[in-house]
Amino acid sequence: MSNKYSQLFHRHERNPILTANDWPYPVHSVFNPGVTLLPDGTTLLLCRVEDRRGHSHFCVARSANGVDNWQIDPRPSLLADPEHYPEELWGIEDPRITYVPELERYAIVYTAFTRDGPGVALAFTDDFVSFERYGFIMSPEDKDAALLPHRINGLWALIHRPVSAPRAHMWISYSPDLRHWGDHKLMLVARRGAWWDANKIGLSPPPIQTPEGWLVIYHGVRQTASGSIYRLGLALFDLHTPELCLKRSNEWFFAPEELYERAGDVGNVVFPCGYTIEPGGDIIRMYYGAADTSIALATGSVSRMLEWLDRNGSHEQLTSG
Ligand code: BMA
Repeated sequence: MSNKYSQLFHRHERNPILTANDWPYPVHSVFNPGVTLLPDGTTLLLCRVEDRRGHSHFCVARSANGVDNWQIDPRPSLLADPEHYPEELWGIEDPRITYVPELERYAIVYTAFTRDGPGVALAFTDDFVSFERYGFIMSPEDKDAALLPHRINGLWALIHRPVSAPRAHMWISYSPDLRHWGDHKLMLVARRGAWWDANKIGLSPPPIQTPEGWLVIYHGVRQTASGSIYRLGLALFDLHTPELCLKRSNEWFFAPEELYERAGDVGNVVFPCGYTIEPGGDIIRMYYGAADTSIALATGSVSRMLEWLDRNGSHEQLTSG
């Protein structure tokens, strides 16, 4: 049931906007899409599609209005290729898309699922038809990663989430060439104790660049007696030193409420991997996986997110919790 206090984002009345039944070929579920707005205004979703082996691939869906009349590729757009990329043995998951003006290409950072667990892989594309893979850029166990759209002090920057069991925090790493990564910095820690974001957090979609800083939607995973609950919070990071956290929300702003978020293959999960914002605009459309089963849409405003963070945020950083 929806909570009358969740007002920052409004769910679309047609949610879930895409399900396995919309697919032109047999699939089990569709969720966690990477998103970009093409220059002609088309919304492109790079959907994570799970087949009936339990392995995932990516399939492109395009829509002129971002809501309906989706043109879905008639077959998988990017399949795991374990013969050439052994890290993709058990599929590819959760793409995050960043347009990189310097390269005039789209970077796709995704989870590649190998025998030793999930790691972070990178590919580039111009057209979402052909893809150039760079392979693994972060070894297992690591996921929830996205590339920043431009260099910071001459270096490329990647946000990611390695696991240091039993806790998992957000890190940022730097690279001169997109292949060799180092200068690893802790960016945001999971709180401890009874917080909604205790023990395990991760980046959700790529950061939103605002004049006030990088606005980050992150997920917090609450462990309960009946499983995990994935909810979303906000944090703001310095534009020139993105590992520097300026503000962090104490409360979540979006959480599973509707039936399609509460029930599914993995219930109680809202998991956005992308959004669209019109150039120079304020309206943000967040596309998210609902219960690892379908794709839903919720709309908000970047300026209202920043105001909300001012009211609900604190300056606690790495020492929180
Ligand atoms: C995370 C990721 C997501 C998934 C979520 C809930 O760890 O693997 O792909 O949506 O768990 O199952």
